[in-house]
Amino acid sequence: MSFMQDVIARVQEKDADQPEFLQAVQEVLTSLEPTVKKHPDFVKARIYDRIVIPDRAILFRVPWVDDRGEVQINRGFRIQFNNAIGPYKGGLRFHPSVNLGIIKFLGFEQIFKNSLTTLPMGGAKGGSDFDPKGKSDNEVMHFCQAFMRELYRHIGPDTDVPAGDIGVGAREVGYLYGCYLKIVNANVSVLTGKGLEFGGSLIRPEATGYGAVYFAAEMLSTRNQTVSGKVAAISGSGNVAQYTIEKLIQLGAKPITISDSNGTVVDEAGIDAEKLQFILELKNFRRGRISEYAEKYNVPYYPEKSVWDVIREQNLKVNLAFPSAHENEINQLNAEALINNGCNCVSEGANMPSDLDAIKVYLNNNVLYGPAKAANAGGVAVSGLEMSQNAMRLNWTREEVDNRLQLIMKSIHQSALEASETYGCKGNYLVGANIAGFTKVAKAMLAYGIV
Ligand code: NDP
Ligand code: 2IT
Repeated sequence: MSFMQDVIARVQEKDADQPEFLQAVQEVLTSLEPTVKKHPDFVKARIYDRIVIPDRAILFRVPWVDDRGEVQINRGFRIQFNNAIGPYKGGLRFHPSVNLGIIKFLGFEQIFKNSLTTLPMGGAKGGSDFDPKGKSDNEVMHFCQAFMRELYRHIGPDTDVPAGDIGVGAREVGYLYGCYLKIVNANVSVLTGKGLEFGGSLIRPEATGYGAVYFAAEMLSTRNQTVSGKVAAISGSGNVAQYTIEKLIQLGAKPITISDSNGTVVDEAGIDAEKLQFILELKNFRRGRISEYAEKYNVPYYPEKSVWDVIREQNLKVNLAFPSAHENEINQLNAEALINNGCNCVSEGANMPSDLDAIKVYLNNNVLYGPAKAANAGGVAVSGLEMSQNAMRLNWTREEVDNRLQLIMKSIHQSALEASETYGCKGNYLVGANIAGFTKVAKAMLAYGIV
């Protein structure tokens, strides 16, 4: 067994019950293999074995009372994975599927993503198995307050700065932040994704989706291609999907799919700015189902099917793919079908949306593959810019933040490309992003000695 396979085997033995975490560890460590020869100092200090264990995992109970007066209990998590290069930073996910392994996979990925942004941020993630779907605003508020009543003691502007993720948007961040202020009696920047009235940054809601499109544009430019005129498939219809669609429209592409956990809509005429407004209103305010789009615009709806199943089964022609819903949405079969239907560029808005076999298919077929930790880093990057603005007690304009976001996405693309070349697999953004993100954190850990 190689050195790295040994490290992976040790994690597999200890964390056997955490499949998503094991998948992320396997994906990252396998691609770090070329660093072993170049950095005997990393091996000697056992950086690889150390980086796969979180600094700490905080697990807590979240009791709250629903609208009927019944006591409800959820599980709360915050995994502070690594703070070698900055305060712990990463989102909170509220979804019934949340468990320790999922939060560990997300926190682990966040270490390398945050490092790639060029900003000083460590890696963390948190959340709960609470399901905001079908809950009243009042119930969501009570849950958020109960969650924060424990979380507040573990976070702080220089310690750990949470934000949103699946199920945690502007409404939840407002309730969480309001509760934090009440408890600590200090108006400090302890969450990002805040409302504009209380310290939020312009462009933060748009940042992940815009960034994923900027990253795709960078990849395409290496082949003298542009986003303009391309047909794009997008999954999900939440924050990331919405602003991916907006930027694609602005750049002259034709987005044709959206989905939610109930099914997929295909609109071959293209989702335009007016239809996008309908989606924003439907998903962010009425909190309805995406099937309503199909009814309103009289287009096909495929219940219980993912976007990627529909592309495979209907032979839908697409050039670009932006998986923007959840982990492991694309398997080998769906990846093969994407390529057979004309797709040569995958930019991951979601975290780990392609499984390990799907990634192999992309890499073997010369697809421009932007892995999540590079392609969706725009969200946390603008979170970092929100922290900077808060620290200066200043606000930048939309243009200023968007310019910085574009520069950061360019820089991530460049450092991933350069690392892929230095380590002998030019154009493999997965290896490049992992190595570039890892090396900075590993060097910091090395400098600190054995702590
Ligand atoms: P939202 O909660 O705003 O939207 C999530 C979307 O994905 C919804 O359409 C939801 O459908 C769908 N979805 C979620 N889980 C499932 C599931 N198990 N099966 C089918 N559909 C599902 O979340 P975001 O848009 O913020 O996040 C989407 C992805 O992007 C996640 O992987 C997240 O980790 C990642 N990400 C988010 C960032 C951010 O800044 N928000 C930054 C970087 C990455 P439904 O409404 O039916 O639940
Ligand atoms: O996965 C992610 O990068 C996020 N959910 C955003 C995290 C953040 O701190 O803005």
